[in-house]
Amino acid sequence: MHQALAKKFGHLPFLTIANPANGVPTLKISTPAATAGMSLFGAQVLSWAPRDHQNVLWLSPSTSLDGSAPIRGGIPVCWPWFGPHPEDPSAPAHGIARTALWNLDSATLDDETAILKFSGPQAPSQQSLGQPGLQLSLGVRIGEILDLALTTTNIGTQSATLSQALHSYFAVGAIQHISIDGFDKSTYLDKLDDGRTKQQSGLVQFEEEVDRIYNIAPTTILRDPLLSREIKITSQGTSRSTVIWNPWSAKSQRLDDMPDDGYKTMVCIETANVAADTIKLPPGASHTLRALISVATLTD
Ligand code: TA6
Repeated sequence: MHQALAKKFGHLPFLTIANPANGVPTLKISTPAATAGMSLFGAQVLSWAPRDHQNVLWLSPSTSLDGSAPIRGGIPVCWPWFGPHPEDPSAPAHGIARTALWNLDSATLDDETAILKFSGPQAPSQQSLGQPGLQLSLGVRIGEILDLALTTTNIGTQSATLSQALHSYFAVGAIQHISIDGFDKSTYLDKLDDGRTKQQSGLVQFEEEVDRIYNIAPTTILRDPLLSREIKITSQGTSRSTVIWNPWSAKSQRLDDMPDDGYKTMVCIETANVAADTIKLPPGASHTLRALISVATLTD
């Protein structure tokens, strides 16, 4: 696969393709506006640092990158279901996209933004999991803004039910010092309290494990005083649910691919269509889930 990629994309100055011994190609993207790293395993963005900023995404130092397990960090694509499979307990958590090898179809530069297009796992793997005829593609724009567009097309003859998330891991200075704005007065399902519905009051802050599905996808602001930055996440109206997760210490210790203290410097804010926001996709229809991420220096 690497030879074919090198032949097709090797001439591009903004794209370097590495093929570590394990055969899972990784991409390094460098433009005047940003640098980023991706893996073709899951078409997963692993890092993104816009000009004048440190890497915005968190990647576990103990994750595997060899295709043997989902990559812990960056922006995993959860699709065509989020969390456990609705019927099949033996199916992989968060679907099949993040553990499939994707194809890089095109890579172009638009001024200072790199535009990469990927096609995802094909229909046969979905048929075995009750999702006949769903086709998947991902567009990634890497520049001052990181812009992901995950498009599902139902090329089958049956209506499909789709839940999905761009499961973004953000790097933070210290979890107890950050706050997430945008959810005041919204309701959320508390996955740590039997999915009970609760109401958010004010900013989302962290003193213990948090695993919540909010019923809105607002313009979300993650304020990080230690890194003197704020990260903005929007979905252009393609999402009406947001998952916020921090595993805290006990779960971090249980996760083999996460350092025991990993929870201290990360938070997941996931742009999603889950729970009440699950998508019904009739034959011939398409749906695109967008996540646009930008970062600014905190002035106050
Ligand atoms: O982000 C929410 C969540 O569903 C959590 O419950 C936790 O399981 C997390 O995803 C990570 O899932 P993973 O399968 O990557 O360990």
